[in-house]
This record gives sequence, C-alpha cells and structure tokens, in this order.
Amino acid sequence: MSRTTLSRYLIEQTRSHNTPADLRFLVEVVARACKAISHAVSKGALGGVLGSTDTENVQGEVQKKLDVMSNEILLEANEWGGTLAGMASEEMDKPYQIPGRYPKGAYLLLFDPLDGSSNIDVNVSVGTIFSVLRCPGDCFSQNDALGEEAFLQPGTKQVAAGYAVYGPQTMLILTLGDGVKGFTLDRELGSFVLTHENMNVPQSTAEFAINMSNQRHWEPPVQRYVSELLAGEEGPLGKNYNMRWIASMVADVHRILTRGGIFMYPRDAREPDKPGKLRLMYEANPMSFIIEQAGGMATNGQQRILDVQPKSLHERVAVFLGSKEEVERVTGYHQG
Ligand code: AHM
Ligand code: MG
Repeated sequence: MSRTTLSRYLIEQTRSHNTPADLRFLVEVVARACKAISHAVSKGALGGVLGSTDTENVQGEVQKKLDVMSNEILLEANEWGGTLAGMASEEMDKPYQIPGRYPKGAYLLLFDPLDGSSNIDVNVSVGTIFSVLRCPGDCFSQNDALGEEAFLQPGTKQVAAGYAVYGPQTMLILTLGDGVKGFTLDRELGSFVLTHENMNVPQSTAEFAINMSNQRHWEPPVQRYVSELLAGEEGPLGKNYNMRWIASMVADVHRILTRGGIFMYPRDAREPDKPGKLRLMYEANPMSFIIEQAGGMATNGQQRILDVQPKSLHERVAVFLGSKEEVERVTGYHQG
C-alpha cells in the first residue's frame, strides 16, 4: 500500500492548490524540528532533559529545560532556509532576527515551542503550536531589524497553522486553509504519514474542558454556562456532560478534534488587565484556524478569535473553542 507522507501531501498541494514552494519547504522544516523535539521529549530522565532552568520567560513563567531546548531547535531549523523574514516565540520577548549570513523570505513564523510544559515532568502529553503569516509589504527585503508590528495581523491572515502532539504517538496536525490533515510519525521511516485524511469536529458534544479550580474567578456568562453543564439531565440543557482537563492545550484540542467537545480558558477576575491566560498569536490563533477548518467554532466570548486585531506580540485572549453548538451557546451568553 502506498502511503502519503507529509512531503508527498505538500507536493500534491502545490500541484492542486498552488501552495507556494517556499511555504511547502517552511512547513517541512517545522515538521523536521518537531521530530527532533519529539525525540528529546521522549528521552525524559534518560536524556537529563527534565526539570527547570533558573530563567523566566517574558510571561514571568519559570522555563523548563525542554522549553528552552525546543525553542532553540525551532530557531536553528528555520533560520537558514530563506523562507522567513523573522520568528516570534512564547519564550522570547522580542522577534527573532534572521542572521545576516542567511537570505530572508516572505513569511513570519510564530510558535509556542513546548505547550503544556507543566506536564513534562509527569510524562503527560505536551506539544508544539505554530502559525505562519506573510510578512506585510516588502518587509523581508529591508535591512532594518524586523519589529513587532509586522506580526500584528489578525488570525484570518494565517496561511498555515498546525501543532505537533507528543503523546503515545507523535502526530502533526496541519491546515493550509483547505481542511485539516493529521499525520502520524512513523519512527522507523522517520516520516510523518497521512493517517487522518479529513479531521472534523462534531457539531454537538457532551464533553467539556475547563480548569474548574478557577470557578470562583469567572465572569457571570461562564458561571451560568458551566452550572448548566453540571446540572446534567435535570438542567436546561437536558443531558449529562463529561469533563476532561489535561492542562496541555494541544492534548485537549486534539481530543476535541478527534471526538468533539468544548475547550474554555475564560477571562479571570484575578488579573482584570489580562483577557485570559492563553496567548493570541501563537496559541489561540493557530488552534482557532484549525478548529474552524475542521468545522468547529472559536470565539473569545464576544467575537471570532480570528478577527481579533492584535496589539502586542504576547497579548492574551479568552478562548472558547470546539463543537459549534456549545461554542455558540456560551458566546450567546456573553453577548446577551
Ligand atoms: P504554557 O504555554 O506555559 O504551557 O501554558 C499554556 C497551558 C495550556 O497548554 C493549557 O491549556 C493551560 O496552560 C493550562 O492551564 P492551567 O495550569 O490553568 O490548568
Ligand atoms: Mg503554551
């Protein structure tokens, strides 16, 4: 049986949908970096990679050794190929400049190198999330340092997005704006192989994901919605709901992409200046692009996440995403 590898899928996309060759190359290089991260993660204590560094990232979070390693793997893999004008990462305050010895390209790459890293030391799934934008105008041909402004584009401008989940299997989930494909890493071949041809989020669900320990800090629309879910058959929704919370967005979103559900990380009264915990540009936007391409829905309670105009690189956003019926309901509670 002939198998469709990621390389073959991308070449066929170039033929059928005119996917530019430099974008194809860029996605392949990101996938290669994800293989290297998967390898490092899988070594765990044997590789001496568990535990924290003594540094903090721009968000004031203690960095895990694997956060730093994954960031470096992605930077090194992507800086030389000539497809990028710059990169931005959860782990770096400012945009990463392509070193002068390499040519620049037309795209911008944004990533969370190792999402869910609080789970690394307990051997629970983690992942890499990435988003690709075009560099506006001819910013890639200028010699000036690339500023944050070039990245501040709404999620609708993404040309590709994906995530790798490092779980029992390593999988790469990808959208180029033409549906969502799932590839599983064949470790013997060293290739990502297309295993999930058309990923679709079921429209309705009886499963929700939220960190319940924050309940007392939520706003009234979320309080109302979750209390209705918890009321089960006796409540206004008339059915029993199950709850799952892995605390790795990649793993929670992957479950929703596979069998439906709603994922929520709402605004929190403890930090009124921050609309949620998750970052817009390299967590919420790529995940929202994927979920929408799979027939689901993603909002911040008030509007479609992909329409939010970012004001800063590390901006946060409230997230409600997954099965359409449920995301519509909780969004309606905010708007009503
Ligand atoms: P990270 O990027 O620092 O790992 O943080 C993001 C993670 C998400 O993967 C996950 O959904 C959330 O934080 C978990 O939050 P909590 O610790 O409140 O359960
Ligand atoms: Mg993250």
